[in-house]
Amino acid sequence: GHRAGVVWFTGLSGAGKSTLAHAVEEALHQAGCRTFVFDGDNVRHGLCADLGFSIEDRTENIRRIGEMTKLFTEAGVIALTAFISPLRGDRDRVRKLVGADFVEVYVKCPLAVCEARDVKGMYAKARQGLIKEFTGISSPYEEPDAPELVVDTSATELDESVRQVVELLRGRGLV
Ligand code: GGZ
Repeated sequence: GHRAGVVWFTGLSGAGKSTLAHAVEEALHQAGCRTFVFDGDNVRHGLCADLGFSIEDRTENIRRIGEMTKLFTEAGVIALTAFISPLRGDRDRVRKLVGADFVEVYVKCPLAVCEARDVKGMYAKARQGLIKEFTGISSPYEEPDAPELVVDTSATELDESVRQVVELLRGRGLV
């Protein structure tokens, strides 16, 4: 058996949040946990399709996702989220909403490394001014003050990062 909770991954575009969340999900399944991963692919096209990337819209995006994760915990599911969630205040509001079983994981990666990866070519477009308000370039990212875990994806293998997250969840009695 397992307890429900929220594992909130935050970090820059291209830092590896979604990759890590899905890999952790796989490990949790093997441990018998029920999980759900929220990321841009399944949220920004549906629940939050009306929102863009202004500060106000990001705040509303995170608010809605936070409310969804709370509902999932009430259904006995471990919710894993992979959103930039650039504002400390927005993340802290979700932490308060969810309560004790909220775990924040800072997926840390230097901007230069994210930009060099540029998987979707978005950083190049942001530098050219073709994408406005791009996080790290023309919109802020506020690092977490006191995340439960920091993983540096520029210096750590995926397997090792997964191990650290699962270890954290075991320590909290979630797994
Ligand atoms: C940041 C943007 C932007 C702007 C589109 N700024 O690498 P991706 O493509 O898949 O991840 C980014 C994703 C960020 O959406 P989130 O919902 O995680 O953002 S937030 O938590 O701030 O609400 C990127 C893409 O959307 N994208 N325009 N201007 N990322």
